[in-house]
Amino acid sequence: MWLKELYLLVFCAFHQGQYCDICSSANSNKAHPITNAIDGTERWWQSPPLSRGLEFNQVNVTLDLGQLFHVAYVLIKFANSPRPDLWVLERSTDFGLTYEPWQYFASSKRDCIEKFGQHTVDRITRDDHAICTTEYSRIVPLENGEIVVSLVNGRPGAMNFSYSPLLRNFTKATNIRLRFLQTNTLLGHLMGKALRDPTVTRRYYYSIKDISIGGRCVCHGHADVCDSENMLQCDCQHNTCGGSCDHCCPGYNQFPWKPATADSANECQPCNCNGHAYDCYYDPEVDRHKASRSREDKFEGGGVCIDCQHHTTGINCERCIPGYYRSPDHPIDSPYICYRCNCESDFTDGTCEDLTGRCYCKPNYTGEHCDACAEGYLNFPHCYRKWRVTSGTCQCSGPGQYDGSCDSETGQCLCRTGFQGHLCDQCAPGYFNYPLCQREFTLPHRSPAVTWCLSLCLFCVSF
Ligand SMILES: *[C@@H]1O[C@H](CO)[C@@H](O)[C@H](O)[C@H]1NC(C)=O
Ligand SMILES: *[C@@H]1O[C@H](CO)[C@@H](O)[C@H](O)[C@H]1NC(C)=O
Ligand SMILES: *[C@@H]1O[C@H](CO)[C@@H](O)[C@H](O)[C@H]1NC(C)=O
Ligand SMILES: *[C@@H]1O[C@H](CO)[C@@H](O)[C@H](O)[C@H]1NC(C)=O
Ligand SMILES: [Ca+2]
Repeated sequence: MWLKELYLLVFCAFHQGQYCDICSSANSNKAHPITNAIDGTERWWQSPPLSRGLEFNQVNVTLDLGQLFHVAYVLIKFANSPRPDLWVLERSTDFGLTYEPWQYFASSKRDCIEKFGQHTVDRITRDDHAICTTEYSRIVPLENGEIVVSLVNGRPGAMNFSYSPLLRNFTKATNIRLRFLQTNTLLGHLMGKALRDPTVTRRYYYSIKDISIGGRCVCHGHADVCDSENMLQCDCQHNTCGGSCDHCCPGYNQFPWKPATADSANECQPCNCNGHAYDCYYDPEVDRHKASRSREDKFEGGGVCIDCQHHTTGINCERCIPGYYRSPDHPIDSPYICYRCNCESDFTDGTCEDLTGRCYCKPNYTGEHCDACAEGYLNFPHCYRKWRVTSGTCQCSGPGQYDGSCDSETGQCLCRTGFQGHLCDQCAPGYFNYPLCQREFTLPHRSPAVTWCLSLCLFCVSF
């Protein structure tokens, strides 16, 4: 096992004939990790040689720029192997989700057309034309070759970058990928033979000493400088945040984010959360209904405060939450603006009036302390609804009621003898068998059977 791996890790430098070496991560001089390609030193990265398998023709090297840049050029210095024969420089503008070709590289025009299409060899007429270059795929120099890709020079918009939307777009990148497809093989036509002789294919690999990228930050007009101390981040102004100043900072979303223009800085405006929230979001619906109050005290914009503190709520954290009331003694932006309601009784709904703290009663109650029945309710603490008695609206219609009339206070129907209840819908004591409510006869020597018989007969009689 160990021997096999040792064999696999052997590579031979291209121009030095049989000079070979062994990669080893244990020895920093013999380790060639990808980080060497961007460390600014002479140390280099190298890929596994083709002696480990032809699949190592295809190697992707991806660079994460961390934010959006306008890339002007990419300079790649190769190390102890020739520059690649066939490869594609690609870019992503969506943080590595998708890539598209930026420039193609092949050793001949024919290869360009065959591998990448006729259009790649046409003259540049558009700022976003991905071309194919042949000058960088030559086998010499065998070592320390360089590739300079300019993404601006030679394009129609190059002289007027700021006014060329297409070129500005074409140079944007968040990630760059070198998609190597084929190593340069001096003995390419002998590959069949070479495969049987691993000492030859040990010479075929990619090696990069360093990659430099020139460009400038994309800050959407919201920063004048990229802060080189801080990984070239935009030094965002105008209350904007993000790697490219591409959104409004927390708490500044009263209006939607916009890029700055020549005419206007399009500064992000603070929300008005009365000092009770840190962040807000923009809601176009709120804007349309003019429901958000700006810092200037106008109903402009659609800022909605997030996570109102100090027992406040509302679009502008301008109200107290239920169970709290607005203190008469504090300004609206005080953390003590909302006091707890003191409404513990069963007859209140737990909320109370702003400024006074007076409890709001449940629907059936009233009074300073909710200790009386509300208008239209009777019998504290029950407070049942009074019968609504206006002329002709007594609810008396059953067989027990007398003439449809009722008590104007209570709604109690006037009952016939033998009936009782609010609607005269029960038998009175001593009467039975609603809705007939016959009198119970008490016989001198009453037995259950007789009583039963009597009631049965009476039932028949009155039918
Ligand atoms: C390199 O990237 C391309 C495009 O995503 C992919 O098809 C290919 O498999 C990758 N090659 C390697 C060796 O990962
Ligand atoms: C750049 O283009 C703008 C708008 O088309 C034009 O006004 C300006 O004169 C151009 N500048 C140069 C240097 O060509
Ligand atoms: C800008 O580039 C992106 C990504 O390549 C593309 O999807 C978009 O359509 C381009 N927009 C313009 C205006 O060219
Ligand atoms: C309020 O009055 C309604 C209607 O009379 C009654 O059903 C309800 O029980 C009363 N509520 C309370 C809390 O007493
Ligand atoms: Ca290096």
